[in-house]
Amino acid sequence: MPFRIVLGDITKLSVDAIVNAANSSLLGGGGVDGAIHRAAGPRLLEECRTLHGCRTGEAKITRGYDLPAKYVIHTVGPIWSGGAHGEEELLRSAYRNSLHLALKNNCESVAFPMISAGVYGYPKDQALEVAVSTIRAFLEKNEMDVTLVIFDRESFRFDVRLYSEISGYLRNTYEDERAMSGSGSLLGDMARSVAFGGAAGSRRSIFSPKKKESKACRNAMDSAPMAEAPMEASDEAVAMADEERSAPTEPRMYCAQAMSAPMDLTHALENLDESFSQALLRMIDARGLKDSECYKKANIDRKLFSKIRSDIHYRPSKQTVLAFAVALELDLQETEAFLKKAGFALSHSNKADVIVEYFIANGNYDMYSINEALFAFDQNLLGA
Ligand code: AR6
Repeated sequence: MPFRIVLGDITKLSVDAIVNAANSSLLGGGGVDGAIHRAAGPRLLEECRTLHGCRTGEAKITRGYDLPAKYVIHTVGPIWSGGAHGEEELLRSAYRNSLHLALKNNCESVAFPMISAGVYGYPKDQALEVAVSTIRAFLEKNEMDVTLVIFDRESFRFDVRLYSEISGYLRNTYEDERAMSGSGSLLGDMARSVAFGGAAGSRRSIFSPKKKESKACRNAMDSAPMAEAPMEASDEAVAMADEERSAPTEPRMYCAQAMSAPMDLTHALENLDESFSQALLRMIDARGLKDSECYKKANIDRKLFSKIRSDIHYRPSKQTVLAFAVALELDLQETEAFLKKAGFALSHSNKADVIVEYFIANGNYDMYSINEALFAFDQNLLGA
């Protein structure tokens, strides 16, 4: 994934380079600097001595020694002194120079701590904004996997207004549905899916009242219309939920009509709908987008996009489908249809789905904001 935010200890990451929030002596210190020196071993300090320091906003590179990372890029962020002393531009420079140094050293993956957001006192919300926007501008022109490592939740200050709006939306959808089902189990998921009929407001059931669908039925479902279903889960559906509880599956589509009426299997197989990959490429063309514009906006790695492009039967993850739905700026109904192509559905019993739904419903297709929100609510991010 080109950009991700993770919670953890940067010294544990197996990336090409980790960035150290150092001081201008480059001779070690506390915070992340101390942790990196401890994990890399004494040879790091020996090499740092040969560098003769580093100015604020600049960056220098050393080997990683005992770290899983191949290199350490040492940069010096500004000390916060109120904000009127060029702190923002110096912080941007620290990120930019580190990224360019990584590129120069053929690094494909780099991880950053929140530079200056500790001992140097840069306000955490502003430090996050500078980090994300500077990395984003770099990724618009360059290919690289960049990870922002948040050491403790306290350091991550997500937009307070947006946080409370999303919390309200979650209360009205996700939590209400949990309360209705009583448990959040798959049985609950099923009852909710039937009752709510999906996020786009359709009242059609996605469940068959009979047995699990066969593979052929799954293949055929796109071309066969869905049957209207009762608003409550049947006993058989409940039994099916029990049967499926052990399988870690995404919500599946069931084709009630195909199950109950005889159908010509050969005909159905010969008349499959367009695949996810075909639909994606068609929509990119229809919007006049370049492939690179689309996969970058979707926070999808170029190699993954090439795979999808060259394999019309490619089976994406749900996160990948949602990432492209956001990049293509699909509305909720279009998103549902697009997910269905890959065998998925938006579910009100899934927190991440409700958060993505919130953004789409509000016409906010900014992948970076969506991923910050997903991170704030402890959910997997969108993208590869
Ligand atoms: N992994 C990831 N992030 C970390 C880790 C870790 N292991 N440890 C701390 N952080 P700071 P600064 C986070 O103080 O503000 C040093 O003494 C931490 O939560 O390390 O740029 C240097 O020698 C915070 O969000 O760096 C300098 O003198 C972020 O890393 C001075 O501190 C940065 O906190 C630099 O201050």
